[in-house]
Amino acid sequence: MIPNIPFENFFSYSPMAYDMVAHVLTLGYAVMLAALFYFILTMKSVAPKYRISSVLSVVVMVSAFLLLYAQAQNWDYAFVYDEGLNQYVRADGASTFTNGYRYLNWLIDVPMLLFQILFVINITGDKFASTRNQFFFSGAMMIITGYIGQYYEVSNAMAFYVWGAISTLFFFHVLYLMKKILDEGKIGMAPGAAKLIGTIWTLFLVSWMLYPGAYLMPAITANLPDGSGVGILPLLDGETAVVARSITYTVADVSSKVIYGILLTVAAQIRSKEEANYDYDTLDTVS
Ligand code: RET
Repeated sequence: MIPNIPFENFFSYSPMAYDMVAHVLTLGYAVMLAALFYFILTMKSVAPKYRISSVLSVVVMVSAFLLLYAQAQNWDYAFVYDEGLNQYVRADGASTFTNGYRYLNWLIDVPMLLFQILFVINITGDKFASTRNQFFFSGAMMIITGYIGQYYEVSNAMAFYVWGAISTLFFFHVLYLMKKILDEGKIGMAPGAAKLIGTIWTLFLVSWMLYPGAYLMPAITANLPDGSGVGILPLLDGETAVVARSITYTVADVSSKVIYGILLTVAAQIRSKEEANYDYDTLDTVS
C-alpha cells in the first residue's frame, strides 16, 4: 500500500533541482527575518491606533521564520547525495519530507493576516467583531480541511479532491468577506490610502490563489510508475513539480505576508498623516 506521505518523497533529484529547492527555502526564511526588522522599526511611523497591524506582522514574521527554517532543515535531512547516480535520493532512516508544518503555520498566520486589515480600514464596532469571527472560523476551517486533504496527494485521489473542494468553499467565503470589507472600508478614506486598498485586494487575490495552486501540483504531474497518484493532466515530471511547488510557496509567502504587510504599513502612514494628523517624518502630531 502507498503510504500517506507527501509526493516529494517519491522522487530523486538532480543536484541542480535539489539545490534550487534548498535555495528557495533559504530565501524564504531570510526574507522573513529581514522583514521582521522592517515591521519593528516602522512601528512608530504610524499613529498609535494603527500600530496593532505592525504587531500582527511581527507575529506572522516570527512564526513564518521558524517554520521556514525548519522546512529548509527538513529538506536537507530527508535526502542524501548518491555519487553513482549523481542524484539526491531519500536518506536511509531519515524522516520524510513534509509540507504539513506549513499548514499548521498558516493556522496562525491566516487568522492574523485577515485580522490585520481590520485595523487599517474604516469599520464599525459591531462589524469588526462579526467579521473577525467569520475570518477566524472560515480561515481556520480552510486550512484544517486542506491539511487533511494533502495527506492523500499520492495515495487517494478521491480524498485529496473532496477535502480540497471543502477547503475551497471556506476559501470563497474568506474572499467574499475580504472584498466586502475592503469596498466598504474604502469609503471616506483619503484618496492615496483608498487607492492602495485596491492594490491590496489584487495582491491578496493573486497571492492567496497560489496556495491552492501548490496543493494541486500533484494533479498536473505524471503518476508514479505503479499508477498511484492523483494526476489528471501529466504536464510535469516529479522533479519539475517539486521545484515549481517550492518556488510557488516562497513567492506566495513573500507576497501574502511581507508585501501585504508593507502595503498596510504604507496605507496606515498615509492615513496617519492625512487623517490623524500624525506625521511620520517627525514622528509627532502636527498641529
Ligand atoms: C488549501 C487546500 C486546497 C484548497 C485551498 C487551500 C487554500 C489555502 C490558502 C492558504 C493561504 C495561506 C496563507 C498563509 C500565510 O501565511 C488549504 C491549500 C483553497 C488560501 C496566506
